[in-house]
Amino acid sequence: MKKALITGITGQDGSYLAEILIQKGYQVHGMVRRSSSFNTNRIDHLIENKALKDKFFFHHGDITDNNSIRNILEKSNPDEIYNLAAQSHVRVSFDIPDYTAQVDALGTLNFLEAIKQNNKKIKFYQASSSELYGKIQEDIQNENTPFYPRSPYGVAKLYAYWIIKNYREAYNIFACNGILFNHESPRRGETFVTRKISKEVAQIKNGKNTKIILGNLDAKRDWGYAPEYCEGMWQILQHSSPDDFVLATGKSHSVREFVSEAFKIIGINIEWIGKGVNEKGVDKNSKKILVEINPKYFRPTEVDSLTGDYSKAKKILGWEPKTKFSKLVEIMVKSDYDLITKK
Ligand code: NAP
Ligand code: G4F
Repeated sequence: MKKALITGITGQDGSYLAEILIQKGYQVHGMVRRSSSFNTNRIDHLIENKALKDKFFFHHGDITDNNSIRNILEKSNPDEIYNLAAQSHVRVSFDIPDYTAQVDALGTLNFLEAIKQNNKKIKFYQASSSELYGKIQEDIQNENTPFYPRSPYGVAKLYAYWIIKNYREAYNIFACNGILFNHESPRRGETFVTRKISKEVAQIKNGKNTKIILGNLDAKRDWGYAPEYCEGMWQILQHSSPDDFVLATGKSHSVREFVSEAFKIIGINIEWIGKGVNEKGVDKNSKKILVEINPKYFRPTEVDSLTGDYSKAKKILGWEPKTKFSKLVEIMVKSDYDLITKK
């Protein structure tokens, strides 16, 4: 039985990847950070499932702590490691740049060193990001597009990207970068813009909220559906040689479009009035103001627009995104509405 170690298993992607790998017959080990409050809600169904008692294990650890990495490698003896752990919030990385670098940059190095010193046969997947492209140098970004990160998060992930390449070339380690564009789901963290919108639109529908307050509505992202991207992570490690791949949909939409689409799901048409920080989203029928801007959500340097070219992944891995933008928004809003009404 193949064994995989997933860091960041309590996060959006880690939880989907764990399900996918268990389904494929792997024994899955997850690294979980100790927290003063519960942080395993996305994987509780796996922890509590008695049928998985020989298939799913979790270990406390932290990717900044070399002793915990060594211990987990000894206990789990993995064939594959998926390094998904990160301080993953771009806006927050401006407030805690040093911590972000410790986790997102040096945490990756810690694993590569452990592999180099203990078992160079382990395959390693690194969660690289479209944030590397930042201030974009080409309209559509692929594996050859120059990088220009625009946040401490992006810069830390750039270090991780290059150290993966370096250890691959220097020590012949099977280490790969998945350069993933934004991918979302009902399990997305609630402070990322898509989930913030889907959750608050559902609350408005249910009478539990009256308004959504957002930052930059002009930002454009290439949004895909997370479970499909996690399948792609696995495919990247199954390729015959280690390589780097972009996973994306090839289509981008603005935050404003996401908001309009989300309100459509609950039967509200939004009209946008005003400019700049005074722009408002208004219900066409009732004329109620439903969306406003607060500059506190702006970033010191913004990534204006991202659109990925996934043709290499399609050609070499046979990977393709399936879920379209409008379906993704529908999945998220309906899930949040179900969550609220179940409470
Ligand atoms: P997420 O939901 O924020 O999950 C991050 C995970 O990392 C959580 O399990 C978190 O644990 C864990 N973590 C944070 N710091 C850690 C540390 N020092 N040691 C061990 N674990 C730690 O992120 P995601 O959306 O699933 O993304 C997964 C990875 O892909 C991240 O590296 C992210 O930067 C990258 N990425 C994401 C996207 C996207 O659109 N989602 C796109 C490109 C790249 P807690 O639960 O304890 O906080
Ligand atoms: O949802 P976001 O916070 O995601 P962002 O910054 O694109 O980062 C995510 O995707 C990256 C891949 O490109 C990952 F590497 C990273 O880990 C993370 O998963 O913001 C998206 C856009 C930004 O331009 C932001 O300025 O939405 C804009 N935005 C507008 N109002 C907002 C808000 N973002 C947040 N979080 N909250 C707002 O109220």
